Amino acid sequence: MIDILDRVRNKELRSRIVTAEEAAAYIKPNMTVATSGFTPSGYPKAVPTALAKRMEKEPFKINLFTGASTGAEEDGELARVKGIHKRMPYQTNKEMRNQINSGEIDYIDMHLSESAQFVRYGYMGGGIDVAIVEACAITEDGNIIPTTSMGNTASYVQQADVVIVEVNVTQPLELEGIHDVYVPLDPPHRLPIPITKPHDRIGTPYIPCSLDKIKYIVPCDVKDHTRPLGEIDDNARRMSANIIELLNAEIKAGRMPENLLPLQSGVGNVANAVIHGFVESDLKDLSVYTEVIQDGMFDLIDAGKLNFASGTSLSPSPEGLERFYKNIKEYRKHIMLRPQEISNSPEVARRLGVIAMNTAIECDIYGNVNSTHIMGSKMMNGIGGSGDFARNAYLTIFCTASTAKGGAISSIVPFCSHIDHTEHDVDIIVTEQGLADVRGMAPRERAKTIIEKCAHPDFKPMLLDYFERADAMTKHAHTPTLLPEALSWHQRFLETGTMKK
Ligand code: 0RQ
Repeated sequence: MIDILDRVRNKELRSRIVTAEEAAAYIKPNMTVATSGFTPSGYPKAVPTALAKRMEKEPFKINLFTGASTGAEEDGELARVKGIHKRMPYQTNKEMRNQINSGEIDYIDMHLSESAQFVRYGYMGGGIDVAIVEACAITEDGNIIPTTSMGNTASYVQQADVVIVEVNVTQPLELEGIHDVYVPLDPPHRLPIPITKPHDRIGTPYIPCSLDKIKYIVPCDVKDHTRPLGEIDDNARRMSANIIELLNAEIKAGRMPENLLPLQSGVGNVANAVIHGFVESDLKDLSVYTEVIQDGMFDLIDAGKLNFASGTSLSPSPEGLERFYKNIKEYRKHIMLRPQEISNSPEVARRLGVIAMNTAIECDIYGNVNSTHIMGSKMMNGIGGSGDFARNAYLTIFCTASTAKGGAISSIVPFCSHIDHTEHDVDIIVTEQGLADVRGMAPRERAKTIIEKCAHPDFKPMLLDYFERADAMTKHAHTPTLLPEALSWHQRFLETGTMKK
């Protein structure tokens, strides 16, 4: 067995070290299992893999709650054996997505900042039977040192009947001290979250846990299975340049300091490209208050442009993770991982004046944004933290390429087929075509600006024609909408394979 004795610092706990199979045997059908993990980082690997093997022989289902998505060994394996009944609050796994969209998994897609308190308030059924938590180490007192993500782990440990700790020897001990664990009291006892700067430390560097709650400890030597990043393409580069031009104009107009306000950026290639754009810009002394810390932020630290990044998870590419481990002593001076309830806190985002940059699937001419559903019905990933930030940021930016599926789909549409972020939340829409700054605009002005600046030339005349007819037929109503036509572009795509006429 892998040697974890020196990482289990409490000697009494050492007798609870078992194999992944033994620990997985504790999990019974219909249990609610809550795990660490946020993006494919810091999730348990050995126990979910052993559980999936068991489910292969004796099929049954559990409810699975996490911080956000997890990797192949958890979401991937449990979806493969159809072992999940209810899943929350976020996922990105292809097989799981298929089961969500075929009625096999009940998926609760919710604002990530709210998910821990939903569990604490008792909205999520009968509580948590087991928490499975990846750890670097367990302290003398039984407290848990998390690994590459914080997520909802502290609340899950607090709420669970029992805890299984996976001690992962591939996670460097230097991660100790990078976490800041703070679980707010629930109303009516909640106090203000005392963060006024991204680097403010308000909690403990470990997850408090009583010795008797830890049922089993399982050794693991499997690394985080993080996702590779694609090449930064021309579209992403143009969107990034558009955003940096806007931010420079904000500084010039005196609306932001020279080092901007704390940045938040979503996951994926566009988000990473945007952050990468900052490396090549003249901006410096930047700070980040976000949920996921991606490769681009390591570039910014290396370039001496980023002073501090607060997040809930490291979400680098496989190369980025190696790079982080190699220079961990330097990077940890600039990085802090907090519970997602704090990293994504609406209260803190509003106080700090975050600049929120997230990706849309589609935007409509009025500025509503769909981040989650394809053609109205099919779940892609989930809202994640985008709503936590979008509604509460100082400046809310959404990026999307102006077309999808080889040009057959316009990402600027008459009306979104699903709405995650309303026109009231959205300040700026960016495509490779340009940037629409719709702050201070009424809906009819917004429509003209978004069509003019963001739509692809193939779809611009169709959008203008729709808007002008809607405007005339509603006699210049506040938000002109032709109800029979509003979703006709999506219907046309489903019937003919293109939104073009
Ligand atoms: O589908 O892979 O089948 O080709 O959507 O699109 O362009 O690869 O973009 O990977 O950056 O994801 C919004 C989904 C963008 C993501 C979304 C199809 C397109 C492709 C993916 P294929 P791209 P990205 C931080 C904040 C919500 C959560 C969030 C996301 C696939 O960013 O999940 O922001 N965001 N969280 O072909 C039909 C359109 C389309 C379309 C794209 N208009 N119509 N299909 N696609 N536009 C993270 C966390 O909270 C953890």
